[in-house]
Amino acid sequence: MNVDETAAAITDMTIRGAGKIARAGASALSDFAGSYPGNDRESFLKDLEKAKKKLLDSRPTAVSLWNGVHATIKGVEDQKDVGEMIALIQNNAKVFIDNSNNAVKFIGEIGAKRIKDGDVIMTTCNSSVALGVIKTAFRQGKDIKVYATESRPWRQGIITVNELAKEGIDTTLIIDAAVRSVMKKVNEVFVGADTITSHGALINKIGTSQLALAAHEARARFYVCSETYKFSPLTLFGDMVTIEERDIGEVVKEGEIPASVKVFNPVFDSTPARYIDAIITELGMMSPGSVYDVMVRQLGDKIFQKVI
Ligand code: RI2
Repeated sequence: MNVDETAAAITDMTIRGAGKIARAGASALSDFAGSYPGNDRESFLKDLEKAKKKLLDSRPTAVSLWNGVHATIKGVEDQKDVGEMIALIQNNAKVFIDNSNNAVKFIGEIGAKRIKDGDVIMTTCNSSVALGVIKTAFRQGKDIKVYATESRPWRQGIITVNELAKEGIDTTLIIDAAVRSVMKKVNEVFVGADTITSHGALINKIGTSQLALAAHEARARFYVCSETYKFSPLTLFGDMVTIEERDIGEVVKEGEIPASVKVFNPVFDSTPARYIDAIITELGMMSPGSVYDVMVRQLGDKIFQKVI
């Protein structure tokens, strides 16, 4: 898919899920580079900037897309000609996509160790990383039950229960309002991440924070399954995460309610670090309090030089 098609598919959620949109962004830039017709260095950089902006504007919340795009173009300005830039972008994209897929697998193996035979699990929305953990535990022969929330308004929970049922896992779909009432049966909650801030807060599908609160109250463990490219370097510098608001048509049909009634349709919410037992990453399990250190180690101290 080219950049325009990819950006449109991310916006209309044909491509969705924080990891998938990051890989799609990397792949679209690789396509952009591979099909670039000219060989003027400055024009290439200008067009690349436009392509980057188009992708970043397609959905605002998941920093995975921002990190995927930046990892793909990293070092491009140091190349001396268009041929070298193209080769670099294509290689960067491949490395990012391979690392991303490997991270999902590895997180599955780490997280599965937190699931015991007989456990009851809850998940929300449709996170490929959280489901990777659950499926890995099941494939290891653990007898588990999963409650999956519907996740209105897009109902990604339907995708989740189909995936789990196909695997043969004992799966129950619940409406979002049933979370607290069902939580008393649950041992662990596994959710994905769209963004994790430098102070360890989780930005994930709307409703995630109520799972965390209910889990805290019921003493169920709350685990976040996240590749480290969902850690947001922007939040290190005080930027707030933009919470996407989508069309009200996703919530109500036209004419269903009076025109004077406003509809608010935020897509994500923020779960404070204190409700998170651990973040399961490709670098191992960590506390939300470790996110800052991991980010700075990955980015290098130099990122602060312009500030200090
Ligand atoms: P993986 C999804 O967002 C959900 O919030 C999910 O938890 C998150 O992306 C992570 O997905 P949406 O695109 O990367 O459905 O774990 O709005 O697949």
